[in-house]
Amino acid sequence: MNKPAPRASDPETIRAEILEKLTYAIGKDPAVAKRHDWLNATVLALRDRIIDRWMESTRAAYQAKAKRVYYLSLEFLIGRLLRDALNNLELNGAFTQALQDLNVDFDLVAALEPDAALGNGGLGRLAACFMESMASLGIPAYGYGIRYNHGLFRQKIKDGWQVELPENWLEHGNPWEFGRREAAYEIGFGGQVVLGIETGNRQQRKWKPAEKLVASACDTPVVGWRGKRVNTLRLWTARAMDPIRLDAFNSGDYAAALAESNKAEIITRVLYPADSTAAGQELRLRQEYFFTSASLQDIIRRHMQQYGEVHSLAEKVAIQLNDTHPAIAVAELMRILVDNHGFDWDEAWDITRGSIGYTNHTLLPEALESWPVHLFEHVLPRHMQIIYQINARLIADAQKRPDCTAEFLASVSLIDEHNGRRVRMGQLAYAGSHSINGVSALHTSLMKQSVFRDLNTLYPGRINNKTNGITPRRWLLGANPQLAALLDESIGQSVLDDAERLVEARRFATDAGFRQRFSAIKRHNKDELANLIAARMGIRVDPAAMFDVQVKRIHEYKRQLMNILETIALYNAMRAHPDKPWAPRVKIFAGKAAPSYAQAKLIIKLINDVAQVVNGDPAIRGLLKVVFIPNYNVSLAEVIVPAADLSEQISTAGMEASGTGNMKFALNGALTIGTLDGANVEIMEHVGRDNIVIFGLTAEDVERKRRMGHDARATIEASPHLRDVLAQLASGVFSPDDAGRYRPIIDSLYNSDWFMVAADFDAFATAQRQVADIWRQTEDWTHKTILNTVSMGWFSSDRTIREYAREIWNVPVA
Ligand code: F58
Repeated sequence: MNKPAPRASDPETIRAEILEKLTYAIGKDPAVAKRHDWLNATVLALRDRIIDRWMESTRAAYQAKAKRVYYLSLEFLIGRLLRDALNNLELNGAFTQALQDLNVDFDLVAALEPDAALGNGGLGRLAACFMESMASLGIPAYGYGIRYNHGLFRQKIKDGWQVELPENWLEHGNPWEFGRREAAYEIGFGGQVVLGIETGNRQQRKWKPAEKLVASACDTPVVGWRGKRVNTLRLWTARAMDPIRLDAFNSGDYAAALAESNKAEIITRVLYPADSTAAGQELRLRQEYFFTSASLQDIIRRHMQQYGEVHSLAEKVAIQLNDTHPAIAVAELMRILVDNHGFDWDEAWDITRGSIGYTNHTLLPEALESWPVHLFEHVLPRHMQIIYQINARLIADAQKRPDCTAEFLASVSLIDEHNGRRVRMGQLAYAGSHSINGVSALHTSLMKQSVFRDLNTLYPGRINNKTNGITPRRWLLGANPQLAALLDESIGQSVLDDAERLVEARRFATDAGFRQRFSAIKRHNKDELANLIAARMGIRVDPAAMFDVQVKRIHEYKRQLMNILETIALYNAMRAHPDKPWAPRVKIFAGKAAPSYAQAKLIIKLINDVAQVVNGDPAIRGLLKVVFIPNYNVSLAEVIVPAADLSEQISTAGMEASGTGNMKFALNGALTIGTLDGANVEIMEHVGRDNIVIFGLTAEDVERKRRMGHDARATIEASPHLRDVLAQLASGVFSPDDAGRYRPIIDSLYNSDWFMVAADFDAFATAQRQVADIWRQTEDWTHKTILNTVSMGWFSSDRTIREYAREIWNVPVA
């Protein structure tokens, strides 16, 4: 087939292309076009250039009979795509110029693109970074997920409280996507299993679902660095088999006429907003099965089309499960192979295990998914049978062990018999995968000691570590173009080609000229963030002050509470000793709380109450400011991250699987204050112990303290600063309108302190003083932050994906 001639990339050509799209695809005269029209015309013009490469990529993979990677994830937190795609195609300058020639401001137009928030937090953002890295490394890959009509809620702050509003990213249409009505699959629910023909000693079983609906595909191209490859993100939408029941409509029963349609469409209507608790509702189980089944049918259809058989599936296909949300894939693939393709169990099992790998992202017990057996049976009766069969074999394997005990059996079983009978999705994913990976070295080792200790004994050698990474295209070039340019210049080539070469810039850490430019870039980014804060919140912050930042989902284990309590202690100290040489600070918080998580919402309110008091107190002469920036999302992160001086990564040790925000900040030249948790441990190893401020209990300490009993009350009594802060909270200093407001927080600290806020408080406060000391040594600070930036190349998601490719998927990388 002839390749299309490469298009010219000069501003004149691009201007003509944008005008053509505006006129013929949007139907608008430039004279009356609104900004949204320009945005859509720009995206469409760019999209054409992407399509050429997209088709080329797909064709090449087909011709090479390449193994394909399928990344199944209930969440893809992609954010805006325009700037990212332009950067990756190196067309940013030409498009900006073309629009300028049309009297259109690129920045204003780009800011209109909705921030696609089809994810909650780290897990969803990781999936997006991985998609970009897979394309950049030339790996033929598909992301599979759900095209939610409404992504993560928008957060407003009203009187200091979080209020949730619906998110509507598709309001103005979505110029990036291609609806593929032809790529549609039937998805069944409920019903019964019937016995079919008997062949040999096998009785065939057939699932007769009670309900059926249709999954139809929407594709978004994912452009790799320098346009090397374009992969597909395929998101599924649910619709009814029959859009309307005409008989009901004709007899005037309009509700019944549309009932089926509504029931189907509800499945892909909204993203569940819980970040670290398993949702547990039937609709969630339906979402999980819906997208997993559609994806597997699509994978098998593509494989059959190319190879005409399914026996070779595991050779040509690697399916990665992003957490347990798609873990039903294990049973669904078995069902398809055994029931639909007539495979015998053992071969089907080899194919299933040979194709599937599973990534675990959490050890929090409340986040480990399990479903009541009766619900499972009701929604997926055939899958329940298959899970019982898998379990029977697994239990038989366990019983062969001489050291097998009842506890061992209970721990490896796919069925939890302790609290009602429940199907454990983690155990199912483990049993059905050839690889089970954690997301940081510490997390992986804890996983081996905790959730999967006994499964690791039964089926050893499957657990491996893949420390997370972030794409430097978005988190360095996109978010901090000036720093990217400085680094490119220093190492004499693009950092984006091979982030690990960043270390070569190490020698510049002592170079006066480099330091000066590095600092000037940070200052520029801080000015931008200060402007955003002023514009959105009406608060003036001093860009010369230390920007001390904690932005992430609000959760007790992430300990925003410890941070704000320490802020109060600092405020008290500043008031008591106004003449000490304080390092001026702006404490910046942002993040969403799950709507049902009362304690997290109370922490948001506390931050805002403290902000009210501190920001309005003339006695501290502006030395301290507290801001909670509403509606944290990917686009906001792109402004905050490059402007941070201090990155707060202070989770209770053992509870944050990896963290990826920690990587973004360090790469952009922030110093980290953190616990030895998740990937902080490896960040410390890379940047050096002297260039990070580590404090607090280790994961082992936390575990021991919990086991031995931690006397929180005694700990608080022994910490005068914390005691005073809690007394202030209790007496309503920060909540004069409701003195009892913070009772739940005070009680949880005195009575349990599960998250070790009290236990770590003094160590944290001391570490903060150490940070202030370094800050006052400006040259030392700059030196350390440069060493952070240049040491972070290893945390590129390109490195992570290379490891997945080599050690799990067995696919080559470019
Ligand atoms: C996060 N998990 C981990 N879960 O907390 C974080 O340490 C890690 O860096 C990141 O994954 C990537 O590995 C996370 O974001 C969720 O948001 C789930 C959403 C669905 C319900 C359960 C939690």
